[in-house]
Amino acid sequence: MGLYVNSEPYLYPYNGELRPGNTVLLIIDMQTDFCGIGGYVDKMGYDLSLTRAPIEPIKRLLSVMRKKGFHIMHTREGHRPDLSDLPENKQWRSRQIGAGIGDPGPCGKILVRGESGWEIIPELAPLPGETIIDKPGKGSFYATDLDLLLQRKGIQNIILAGVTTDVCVHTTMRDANDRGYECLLLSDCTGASDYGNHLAALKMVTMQGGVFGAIAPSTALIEALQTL
Ligand code: C5J
Repeated sequence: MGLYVNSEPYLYPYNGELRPGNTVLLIIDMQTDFCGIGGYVDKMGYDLSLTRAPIEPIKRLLSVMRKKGFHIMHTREGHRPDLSDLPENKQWRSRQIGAGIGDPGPCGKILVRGESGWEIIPELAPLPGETIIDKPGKGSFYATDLDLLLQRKGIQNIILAGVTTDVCVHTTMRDANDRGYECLLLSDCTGASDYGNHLAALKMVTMQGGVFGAIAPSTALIEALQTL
């Protein structure tokens, strides 16, 4: 008998093989630049409460999954201090909306590695031993060793949390799905800078029988994990 989460549009994972050894909680870009005052999202003028909403649910889930011995990984979006890995068009677009990547802001240079805005927020700080993936793009696989690490650990299932649902979380989920990972996106542990986009991103996953995987609230996952 397998272990399943009460998720949509099917019970996750498809094969019932949900175990600490083959499953990772991947927490995407919970950095000050995305959910803190003075960071990138704040500078763009978006509503910070939307990207801060997942903080408490992620905290609760982290505590459960750490206790049960699941793999935990964190990502950070950011560029080298010399900006040599920053595409010109990405920088140009960010300047159009008043939050130029690499430009100085209240939390240091925006989306630059080593600056205070780039750090993971203290509430969700990684513990020693938890993997951190530094990525220059939206997807967590692009120009990183994430796939290599997942393969080496024997990971089959990726549980996705973090921000933003419609950008970095979705890009990562789509890529992971193409690579054969079985993905679950947690509806309350993710957030977007626009609530309509968050809802649309959730709905997209549920099409075609679960085109990129499945979605569920973290309470459903926690309930399933109680039996472990
Ligand atoms: C964005 C992200 N939205 N972490 N990054 O630029 O979703």
